[in-house]
Order: sequence, then C-alpha cells, then structure tokens
Amino acid sequence: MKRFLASAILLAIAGCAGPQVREGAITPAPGEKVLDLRAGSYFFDPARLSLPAGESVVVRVSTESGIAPHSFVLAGPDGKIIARRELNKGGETFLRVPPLPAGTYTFSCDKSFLGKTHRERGMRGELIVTAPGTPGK
Ligand SMILES: [Cu+2]
Repeated sequence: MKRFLASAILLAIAGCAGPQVREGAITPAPGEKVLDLRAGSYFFDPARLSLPAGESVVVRVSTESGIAPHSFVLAGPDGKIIARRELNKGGETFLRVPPLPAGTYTFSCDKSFLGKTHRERGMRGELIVTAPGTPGK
C-alpha cells in the first residue's frame, strides 16, 4: 500500500511538470521580449496581447492585492492548456511562453467565486500570435 502510494505521488508530480514551460524563478533574458499584463478582480488588462509566431516571450503579470487568489492559464486555439501559474497577490508573476505557431490563444483565470468562474466574471483575454510578415494588432 505504501509503495502504491509513493508511485501514485510520483506520477502526480510528473504529471504536473509541463514539458514546455519551466517552473521556478523566471527572469527575462537580455533582449527577451516582455509582455506586461495587469490582473485583478475580475479583469486582465490589456485583454488582448499580440506576439510574433516562433518567438519566446516572458509575460509579467502584476496582480492587485486582494482577498481573491488568481491564476493565469494560457490555452491554445484547440483549448489545450499550454501554461498555468498561480499569481502572486500584490506582486509580479513571471511566466515564460514557448515559441508558438500563429493563431488565437486565450488566457484566463480558472479560480471561481460563488459558483462562477473568474473567467465568466471577465478574467479572460486573447493572445494573438501573428505569422511572420503579418501586421500585428
Ligand atoms: Cu481570478
């Protein structure tokens, strides 16, 4: 039983580590593009970000202090989750986004409050990844 539990825990840990996004302290490399985003109850500002395809970028989320915990979840055009981070209240959270193919991605907060998700309350936005040679925005 103990052995079963240990392997179940190991599996759970392995399952959490996404192959594309490195967890832990992230600092933008020199010259690396940084996208700034503000988060709070219940918004992301700006609600639309754009980024050239195939470029790694660091998203810096400044979160307002408050009671409600928030998260940043990035999903692909197919709805598959690419990255997820808990946001630091009253502070900054850095998240590295791997180079992405062109498309419309969505970001949102997956927390909920009184039976409604923060996403439904307005904590969502779009990340437009533009193909090379396509004018952004
Ligand atoms: Cu939230």
